[in-house]
Amino acid sequence: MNDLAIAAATRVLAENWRGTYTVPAAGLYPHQWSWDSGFIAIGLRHISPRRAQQELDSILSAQWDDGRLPQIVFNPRLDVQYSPGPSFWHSERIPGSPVVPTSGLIQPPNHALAVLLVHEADPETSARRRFLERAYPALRAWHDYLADRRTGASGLVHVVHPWESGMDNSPFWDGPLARIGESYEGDIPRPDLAHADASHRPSNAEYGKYLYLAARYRDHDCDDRDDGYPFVLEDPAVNALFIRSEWAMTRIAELLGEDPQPHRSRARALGESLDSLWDDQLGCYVARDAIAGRHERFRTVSGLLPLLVPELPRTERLLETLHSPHFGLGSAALVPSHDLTAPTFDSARYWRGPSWFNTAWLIAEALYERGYDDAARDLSSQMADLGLGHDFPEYVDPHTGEPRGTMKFSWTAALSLDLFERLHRSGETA
Ligand code: 2M8
Repeated sequence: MNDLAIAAATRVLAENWRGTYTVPAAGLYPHQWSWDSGFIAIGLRHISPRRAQQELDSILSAQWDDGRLPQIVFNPRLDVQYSPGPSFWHSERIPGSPVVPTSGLIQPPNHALAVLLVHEADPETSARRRFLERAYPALRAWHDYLADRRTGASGLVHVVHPWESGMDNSPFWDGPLARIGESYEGDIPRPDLAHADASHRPSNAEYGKYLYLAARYRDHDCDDRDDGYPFVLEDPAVNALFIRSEWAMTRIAELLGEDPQPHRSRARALGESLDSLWDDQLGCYVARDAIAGRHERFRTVSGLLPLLVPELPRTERLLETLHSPHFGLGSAALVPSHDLTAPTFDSARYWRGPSWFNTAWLIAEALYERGYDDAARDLSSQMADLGLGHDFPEYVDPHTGEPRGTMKFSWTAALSLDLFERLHRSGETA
């Protein structure tokens, strides 16, 4: 085991810890983010299972009455340091919001998966703290919200904002955003540019659309009943994580003596619906604009993440695409967020090409599970090297491995740590 590597990752997670949760990065992202907490807890379980449980308890305790888990839980003292912050959302004015200020949007549902992994890391502490007993009803309400309020005729969950996908300016959203005539008319503060290079971040034009959609959703009390709302998209990764988390719920239910069958049925039904996002020509899944009724035909890492879905019929083709020049597994640094050969590829700009550690971790997880141990180990050691070698960057250039975005990024540290542990267990580290 490489003690220095572990100490470095542990230090980043300690510096970003705020007593009950971890911020993604001290300057750029100074609040609690929903799916970040899921990924962070997966790494924290190796340092302190108790802290990992607190991380998840903290995001679950910000649940809205309708079951949604919010994209961001704000620290109100840091309003101007992140935009849009608590004074944009004013969640206290929206019926059903929690006591703490939050965003009204959501993020991908990786929480049940994280809860299960955290529990399994230390079942005794988990049982003593009644961690699963507390988490299960909250997770059930969260999944019911997605199934009841966010599922359309296709049977798939939709997102109502690019931020909800976690892959904010993926090329998937270019067409749908261009089809929206309006843009935000107020000021567009960009505190993010004090912490990251403007050429790595979304443009002001994109922010105009982001804020327009967020303000419209907020002004309709985030009630998912705004008939003419212009952004309704089905994303492969969001649905893959939902399915994967429903499978995790079957196990959590069994551990608690509850009935796993409803979770299994929902996971299978969603798995069948996912096929409507398959693009045979591209060899991967794509997003669907539910309003325009059209597929957004790009190869992105989101379209590979259904590899996480048990019983998936398209595994071989997805693996071919992953190894092809489009994603270059083995020769590229980690897994690019967008097709290396596409005209829309940009090696530096946020979710339009750079490689991220959370998606690499998810792909490594899927490769291990499917028995591709060599490829999984290569990806894991790349993550460890690139994370540690560059002070845990938010993402890297897929051609050179150069760091991009902000540094000391929590999920990079947490997930690299998780893979160090796995490599260590299989005797692969120095
Ligand atoms: C990024 O998104 C936020 C908005 O949620 C932003 O750009 O300000 C994304 O990478 C997202 O996936 C991530 O959860 C968040 C915090 O790390 O940053």
